[in-house]
Amino acid sequence: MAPIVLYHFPPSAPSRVALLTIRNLNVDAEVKQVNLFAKEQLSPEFIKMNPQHTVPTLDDNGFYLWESRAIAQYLVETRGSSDSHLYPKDPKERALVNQRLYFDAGTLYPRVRAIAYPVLFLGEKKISDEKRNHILDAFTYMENFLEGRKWFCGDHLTIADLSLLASLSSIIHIGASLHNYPNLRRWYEQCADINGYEENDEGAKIFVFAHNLRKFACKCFCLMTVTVRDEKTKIVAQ
Ligand SMILES: N[C@@H](CCC(=O)N[C@@H](CS)C(=O)NCC(=O)O)C(=O)O
Repeated sequence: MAPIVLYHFPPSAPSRVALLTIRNLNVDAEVKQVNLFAKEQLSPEFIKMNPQHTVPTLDDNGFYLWESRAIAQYLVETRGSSDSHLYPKDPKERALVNQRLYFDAGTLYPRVRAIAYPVLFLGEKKISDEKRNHILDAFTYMENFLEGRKWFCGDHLTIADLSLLASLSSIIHIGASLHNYPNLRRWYEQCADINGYEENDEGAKIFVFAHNLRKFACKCFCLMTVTVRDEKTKIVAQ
C-alpha cells in the first residue's frame, strides 16, 4: 500500500491537527502543500477529492477524508496500536476525548478563527473587545478542564490535546497571553515535548508576520514546497 497523503497548509490550525496526529503515530505519510493564498484548493483535481475544498484532506489509497478531527480519529483507528492512548477505546475515556474535540471544533477554534482570518486574509489590525473576551472565556473553560489533570483527558496525551494545541498555538502567536491561566500555561509548556511540536509552531508562527505576509504571501508560498520525510516535514526553497 502506498503511504497516506495529507493535503496540508501550514498556517491552517485544522490542517496542523492532522499533521500532529501523523507525527504522534509515527506514520509514513506524504505531505502535499495546498496553497490557500493562491486558491489551489479550488482546482478541479482537489474538488474531485474534497467537494468542500478544505484542508486538511487525507488520501488513504483512494479513500478521501476531510474534517481534521475525523482524520485524527480515523488515523488512530487504522494506524494506532490497539492500546493507543491517543484515542482510548474505553467508552467513557473516549467520550471525554470526544467532548474536548467537539469543544475545540465548536468553541475554541471558531473563536480563534474569528480573529485569525481577518488578520491573515483581510489585513485587520485591531481585535475587538468582544472577540478578545470570547477567547478569554474559552481559556477559562480550558483552565478548568485541566484542573487536576496532566493532559486534557487525564494522564495521557490524546488527540484532544493535539487538536487544542493546533488551535491555541495560532492565537498565542497572534498575541494572546496565558499569564492568568496557570494550568493552561503549564500544559502549553509541556506540549513542547510532543512529536511535531516545532513543525506545528512554525505553521502557527506565520501569524506573527501576518500583516506583511498578506502582501507577500502568494509570492512566498509559491516559491516554497514541502518535502516529505518519515519523521519531519521540511519547508525548503525550491
Ligand atoms: N472543520 C474543518 C475546517 C477546515 C477549514 O475550514 N479549513 C480551511 C483552512 S483553516 C480551508 O481549507 N479553507 C479553504 C476553503 O474553504 O476554501 C476541519 O476541522 O477540518
